[in-house]
Amino acid sequence: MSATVVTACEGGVLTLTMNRPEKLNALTSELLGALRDRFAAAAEDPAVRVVVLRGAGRAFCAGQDLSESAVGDDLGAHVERYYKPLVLAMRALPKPIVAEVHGVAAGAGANLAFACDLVFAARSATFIESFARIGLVADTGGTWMLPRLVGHARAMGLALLCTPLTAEQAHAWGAIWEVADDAALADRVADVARALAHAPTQALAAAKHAIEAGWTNSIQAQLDVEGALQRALGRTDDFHEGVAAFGEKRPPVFRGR
Ligand code: T3D
Repeated sequence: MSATVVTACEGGVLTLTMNRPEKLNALTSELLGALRDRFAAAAEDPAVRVVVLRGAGRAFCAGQDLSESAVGDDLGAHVERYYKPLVLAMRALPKPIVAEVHGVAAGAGANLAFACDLVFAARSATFIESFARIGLVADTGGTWMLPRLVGHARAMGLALLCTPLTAEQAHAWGAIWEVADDAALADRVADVARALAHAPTQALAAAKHAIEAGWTNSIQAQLDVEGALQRALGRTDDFHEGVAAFGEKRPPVFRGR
C-alpha cells in the first residue's frame, strides 16, 4: 500500500488522505495510481458506503507534481494513463464522494475536488484553475465540470484568468456545497460522512447516476432512466425498511442493500 495516500475505513466511511504535505500533496504518478486503485476497490467493497477525500498538511492539493519526470514528455499519455481513469472511477463510483478542502486546491487539485459529489471547504480555502499560468488547459474533467457547476461565463473567467476563487465565492457560484469555519471543517465533514454511511446507499448511487445521465439525456430518456432506477430501488431491503420505519414512526436502519 502506498503511503502517498493514507487510507482509513471506519463505520462505512473510507477516508483517503493525499499525503505529500511538504509538496502541498502535488500529484505524482504514484499518488494518482494509488487514488485510482482506492476508488476502484471502494466500488467493490460493501464495507465502504461513502468516501472522504482530503489532503494532509496545509493544503488540499497543488495539482500535478511539476517536478515529476513524466511532465514534459507526453502529457497526453500521462492524462490518459492517470487522470482519465481516476476521474472516471470517481464519477462511476456508486457511492458518494465528499471533498474536504482546506488551504489551496490548484490545477488538477481543484478539479479533483470538483469531481467529488459534495465539496465542503474551509472558509480560508481557495480554488485556482492555474493551468494557463504554465501554458496548459484545464484537465481532470474541469472543462466538463466547471461550466456545469458555475456556467459558461464564469468557467471561461476561471480558465482564462486563473483568478483564485475563494471558498465563499465558490459557494455563492454554486461550485461547492458548503463553507465551514476552518476549525470546524473536519468535524462537519465527519458528521455528514457518518450520516451518508447510514443512508440507503443504493438510492444515493441512483441519484448520482441519474443526475449525471441527465446532462446529456432528453427528458424522455431521463424519465426512462428514473423509471428503471426506481424499479430496482423498489426491490431493495432499504426501501422496504424506509417504508416500514415511516409506518412505525421510528428512524430507519438502512444497510445499503
Ligand atoms: O502531466 C500531466 O498530465 C499534465 C497535467 C497537469 C495538471 C495540473 O495540475 S497543471 C497545474 C499544476 N499545478 C500548479 O501549477 C500549481 C503550482 N503551485 C503553485 O502555484 C503554488 O505552490 C500554490 C499557489 C499552489 C501554493 O503556493 P504557496 O506559496 O502556498 O506554496 P509554495 O511555497 O509555492 O509550495 C510549497 C512547496 O510545495 C514548494 O516546495 P519547496 O520549495 O518548499 O521544496 C513548492 O515547490 C511545492 N509545490 C507546490 N505545488 C507544486 C509543488 N511541487 C511540485 N508540483 C506542484 N504542483
